[in-house]
Amino acid sequence: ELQTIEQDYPQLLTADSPSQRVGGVALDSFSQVVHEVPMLSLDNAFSNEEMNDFERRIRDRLNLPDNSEIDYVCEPKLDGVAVSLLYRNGLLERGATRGDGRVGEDITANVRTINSIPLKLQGDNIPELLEVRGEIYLPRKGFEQLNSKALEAGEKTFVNPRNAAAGSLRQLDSRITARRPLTFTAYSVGVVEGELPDSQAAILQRLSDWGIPISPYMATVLGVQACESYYEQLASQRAALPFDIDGIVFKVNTIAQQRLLGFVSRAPRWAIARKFPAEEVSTRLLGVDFQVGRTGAITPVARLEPVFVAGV
Ligand code: 5U1
Repeated sequence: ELQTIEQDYPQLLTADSPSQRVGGVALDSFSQVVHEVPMLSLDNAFSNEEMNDFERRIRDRLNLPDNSEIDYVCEPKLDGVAVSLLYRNGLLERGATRGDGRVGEDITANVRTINSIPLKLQGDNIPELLEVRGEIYLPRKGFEQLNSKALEAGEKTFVNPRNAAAGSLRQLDSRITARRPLTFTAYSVGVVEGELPDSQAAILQRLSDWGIPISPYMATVLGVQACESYYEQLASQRAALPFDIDGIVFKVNTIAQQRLLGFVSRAPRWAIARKFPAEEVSTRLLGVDFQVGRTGAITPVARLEPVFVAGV
């Protein structure tokens, strides 16, 4: 109905009209996008000791005395697909995958179908150019609905929400993506031409004020001990969360300190992902095959009863 009205009265058609989310014709392929500011990955920590080492490195680099506390932002690490959303004068211009961090794929048509991604930002002092970075993912409920529909239709089901999200974004026909209950949460910014606050938490709050979803679980804490408490608390809630997470991300909150800390290869020194321990299950050893290599080396290979673990 809206499309008919907009056809009859083209002057009423706006860039953020819901009709502009609906997929049109399928693409032949995705074009490449070069990330002007590379999309980084995160170093991992698997223990409290590694978290203490992370803080020690920060303290040393910033020359901070032992009795000073570092301000951190904590957020769940969503198990989805990292993307970049480019807004020009408040209008969504381009959506791209992370790719290898330097070059990704243009998935604008697919991104436009995701209802939680605003086509137009609301509010004041929106930067002329604003690149929002975050994760597109399938909440657990959406994943279950998608799979039960696939079962009913006699189609193949997805093995886990992450694969389903990645597969949905890889569709050349955005009408298929539009039927997938994907959602988005922002966690940082890339290219910015305009003013932003001087802390990570305040930047995220500003994004939220403009209508961009951020994590409701985001918290700011003082010191690495408080990071560990946040980790323990979220780990205990993990199974009950409405989405899959594979850890907690901790970031130095003060942007000036982030700048001083900089990066090593592809990862910032001011952030770390505290990963949950690997999930373990038991299964049955069905037998052992002895494979003989070209040199005569013998490799015993266990044949295990298939078992579902960590989403695979
Ligand atoms: N929650 C969250 N996930 N995540 C992933 N924050 C976050 N930050 C990231 C990444 C790769 O990178 C920034 C530290 C740049």
